[in-house]
This record gives sequence, structure tokens and C-alpha cells, in this order.
Amino acid sequence: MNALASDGRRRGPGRGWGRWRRGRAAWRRGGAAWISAAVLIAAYAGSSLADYGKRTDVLGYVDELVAQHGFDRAALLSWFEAAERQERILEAIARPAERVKSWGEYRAIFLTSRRIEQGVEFWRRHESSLARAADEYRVAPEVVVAILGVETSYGRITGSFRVLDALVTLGFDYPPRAPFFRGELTQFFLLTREEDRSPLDFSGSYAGAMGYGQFIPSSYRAYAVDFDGDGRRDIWKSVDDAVGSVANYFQRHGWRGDGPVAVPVAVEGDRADIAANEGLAPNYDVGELRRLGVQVDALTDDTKAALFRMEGGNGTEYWLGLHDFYVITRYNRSAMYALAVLQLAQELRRRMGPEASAPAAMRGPTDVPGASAWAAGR
Ligand SMILES: [Ca+2]
Repeated sequence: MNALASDGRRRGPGRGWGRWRRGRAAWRRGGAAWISAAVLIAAYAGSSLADYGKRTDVLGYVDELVAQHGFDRAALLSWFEAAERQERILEAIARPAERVKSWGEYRAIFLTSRRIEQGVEFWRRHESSLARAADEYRVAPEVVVAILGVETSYGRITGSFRVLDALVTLGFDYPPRAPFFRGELTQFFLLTREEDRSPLDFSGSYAGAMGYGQFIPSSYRAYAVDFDGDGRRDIWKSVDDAVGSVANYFQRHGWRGDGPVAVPVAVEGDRADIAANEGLAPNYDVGELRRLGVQVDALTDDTKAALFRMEGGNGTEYWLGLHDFYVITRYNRSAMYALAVLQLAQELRRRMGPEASAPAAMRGPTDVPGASAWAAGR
């Protein structure tokens, strides 16, 4: 769930990791098999290991996992032995696009004719799945498609770092966010146990985000769904599962889909600047912002909003972000991210037409809050 998923060097699945997939049996057997695996993996990778398995901070963490979640200690240690510190991960995390690019530059990455064309193509190809997700989760197809487009170019770039390397590197060698990534590492170990797969077998972004929608492990555990009914949640290969999982994520984070998401506004004077870019949550009443010089017609005074000032390609832009804009930022905590998703979604809807993938429930006489209003309002 980080934009611009970093495409690490090719490794992981496809380079022989498959032979180490031993599922539950491996978890039970633990130690020895995995230690020999770790040695072979080191030889394969052709790089020195970071000795995570010997560090006292790692050993303390392993003790916690064993005590709190009943993990096999030897198995955990063998995976830490196999984990590699990746300098490229540390470089990437220090320079996320959201922090170093202006809105104009950021927008230009995502609102390209290529990404729009590919989104239209994706929508057409997976129309039934998107319509079913809109029906079940009340999230418009263009929102789901835009998220997949911004995150991974519709599954084309899902990241090729080993998730284990990413989370161990960031959890133990990136102090600013170490607690967060150690938490995700714990979620990751729980996930691999639940899914009956080896922790060495997962690939993702430099931040450990996985699959079409770039779910971090805690999100995978909480929000991924088996939307094609094969009994597994596969957000790497099953487009149905990816679509259902993103839609479910939005529904669970309070997506309403019944009105504007963000609106461009004019601003008179500079009094409004004290309220601009204060946070992502819509904590201001529109009436209050009007008194500060924000000019907007369409919204009532008691509408909750956040004001954003951004440097666009043609100068400064002001935007009001409303409830659903905030929901998009639950996917990635950046106003530029949310605005890029919104604008890509709007362009995709414009290209597909107002009727595309509108689920049956939204076409009938009873208008169900959700996709249709959102789609029509642009
Ligand atoms: Ca499935």
C-alpha cells in the first residue's frame, strides 16, 4: 500500500524458492531443515547475510514471538538466518515519492494516457468481477481499478523483494519506523502460518506490500478476501481476490460513495493558509473555511472537510477533501496519493461511461448508496 512500488532485483519465486515450500510440515519440523535451507539460500543469493539470527535485538523479538504466539523458535531463527539486509530497501524508504515530489510531478506519474488505457482494458476484461464487488461492497469499479492502477499498474509491478527481507531490514535496521515494521513482521509470520506457506516464499515491495493492491501483512490478514471461491486468498495471481480485497478494504474503512470526494476551490486572501495541509482528516466545517476565504458553492456549511494546498503543474491548487477522500488516505496516508487515485478513477469512469459495471442493485428503482451516485457525480 505504498505508491510507486519499488521493483527490486528479480529474485524470490522463480529462482528456486519453490523447492522450500513445505507448508505446515515445515512449521512442525522447524529447525534443521530450514537451517540447511538457509545455507543453500545464502549460496544462491551470492551475498553475505546480515547475521540477523545472532543479534540480541532479534533474539529478544524471537523470544516474544515464541511466548506470545507459540511459534517454533528454531524455525524462526532459521528464517532470520536466511534474511538479508537490503540497502536498496533502506534507500527507497527514505525517499517516498509523496515526500520528494510536488503534486504536479506526482500527478504526471499516474495520470498518463498509458495508465488510463491500461485501466480501461483492465476494467473491460474484469467487468463481471468489478460489478460483483460493487454490488457486494458498495464501492464503485473505478475506485478499485484506480487503486490497482496507482499501486501496481494493474498488477504489472508488484515488487520483487522478498517480503521477509523487507520487513526484517526495516524492522531492525530502520530506527524511525522499526516498531511499525516489526509489528508487520509479526503479522507476516502469523499470515504465513495461517496460509500454510513458507515465509521465504512471498515477494513484494520494498516496504513489504504484496500483490495487485499492495497489502501489507496486517491488511492482508484483516481485509483480503477469497472472492473467486477457491478457498484461498491469493492477491498475487487471482484478480478476483485482488478486486474483492480492495473493495472490502474500502467498505471496512467507511467508504460511502454517495457524494463528492474532493472538490477544487478558489481561495481569497491568505487567511485560509493556516488551515491548509493541517492533516488528512476532515476536521473543519465548510462554514468555518468559508469565513477564512475559501470559495465553494456546492457544499453546505456543516459539511466536514480538510483543506489542501498543492503545487500543481499550472500553479497552486486548493482542494477540499471530504469524508471519502479521507477513506482513500486510509489506503496510503497521503493527500497527493488520494487525489491521484480520485482523478484516475474519474478519468476511467469518463472513458467507460456512466452505465459501465453498475451492479443490478444500483440500476433498479431502489437506489442503493454506493457506486452509482459516486460515479454519476463527476
Ligand atoms: Ca481465491
